[in-house]
Amino acid sequence: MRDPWISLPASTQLHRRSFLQGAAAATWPLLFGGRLLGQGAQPQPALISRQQNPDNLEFPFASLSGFITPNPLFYVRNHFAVPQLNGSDWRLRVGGAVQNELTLSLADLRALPARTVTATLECAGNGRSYLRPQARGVQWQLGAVSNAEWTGVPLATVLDRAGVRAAAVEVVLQGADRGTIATETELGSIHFARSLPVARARHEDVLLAYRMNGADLPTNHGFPVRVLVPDWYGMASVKWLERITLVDRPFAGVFQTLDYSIFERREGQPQITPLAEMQVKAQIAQPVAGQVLAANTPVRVHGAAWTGESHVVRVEVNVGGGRRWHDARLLGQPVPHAWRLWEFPWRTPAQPGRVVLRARAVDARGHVQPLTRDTDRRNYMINHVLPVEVEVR
Ligand SMILES: Nc1nc2c(c(=O)[nH]1)N[C@H]1C(S)=C(S)[C@@H](COP(=O)(O)O)O[C@H]1N2
Ligand SMILES: [Mo]
Repeated sequence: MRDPWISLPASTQLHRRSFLQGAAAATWPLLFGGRLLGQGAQPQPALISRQQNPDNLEFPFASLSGFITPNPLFYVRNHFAVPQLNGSDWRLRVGGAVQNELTLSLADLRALPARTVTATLECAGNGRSYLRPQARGVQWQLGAVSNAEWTGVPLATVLDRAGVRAAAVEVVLQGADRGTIATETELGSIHFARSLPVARARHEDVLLAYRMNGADLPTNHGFPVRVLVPDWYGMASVKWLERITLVDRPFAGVFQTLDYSIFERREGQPQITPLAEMQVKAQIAQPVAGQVLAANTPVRVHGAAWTGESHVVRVEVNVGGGRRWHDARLLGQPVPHAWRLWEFPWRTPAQPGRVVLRARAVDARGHVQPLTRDTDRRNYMINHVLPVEVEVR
């Protein structure tokens, strides 16, 4: 039997198409759990399946109601079958350009001083289903993003124990999961792996995490130990970590060249560059696309906004494509590495018709969320403003 928190896609997808067919009023409550809800029933949010074998599941973003995403609703991005690891047999091997090779058990890691960090993870493909023409990869809507509190040992502590040699430039992080991937031909079995520059790996908030929201790391999120790289897209946070290798030249693995890379133009030439930092972005949780709203009625427009190595200082909302952008209210206090919830009290127009809502975020460095898509980003790093069209009746 499937996990009751997981609902299947057929009944849960809310497409623009269904709105245009006028079916939106009937479909939108299905975002919550894929069940038809009786009047007044409490919606039960559930993960939305975007792919099976391996499971790729999105957080039902429309259900956003708190700062922390509960573990059973945190999005899941898997490239291969989930490895079933046993906490007592698990070992982490540290090697390459180090003074001392290490083999650490889970008990060894737990005995080291721990640190807790709240961090938002966003998959670099989040929002991909809205790209036109359609782009290759998992067709995520808004929910390949979630926020949790992570506890573990700073990666720097383990690197110091191993003694990083001066020649080392990057840290390669390898997961226990493996499989074949389709390129022009089929590439034989490979592990999921990503690298970090040594300086980035040494940031005190980069963790070897073994707890998530106060519980042991769930299997889908990397049990027993995953890397947490705050402020970077999710692919950097390697799950089911089993090997750390210091290398003396930049790593050009599959998941930072063929996949999870974009084009950056240097001297006019597009060059393949590994994805790194998350880009400034606001998303609207409510209302949802296609929702039918009563005319001349107060509506709470709300959502979340996040960025990379900075923090969100402003979220603005645009109604109906007009020139004005209205300041939304940022909720709570800023938390480093974490999204910020926001809301905007709106009154629907007296006139019935379709209205497009847009939200955009600005961070402390002055990075403004773009209104249009940059195709150099291939099928990743999708942070341009996504319009949400509602119907006022
Ligand atoms: N070992 C391993 N680590 C991995 C992945 C994976 O497939 N295997 N997926 C990556 C990607 S692309 C993302 S977005 C995040 C998702 O983390 P989550 O499943 O805990 O949300 O894990 C990253 N770490
Ligand atoms: Mo991802």
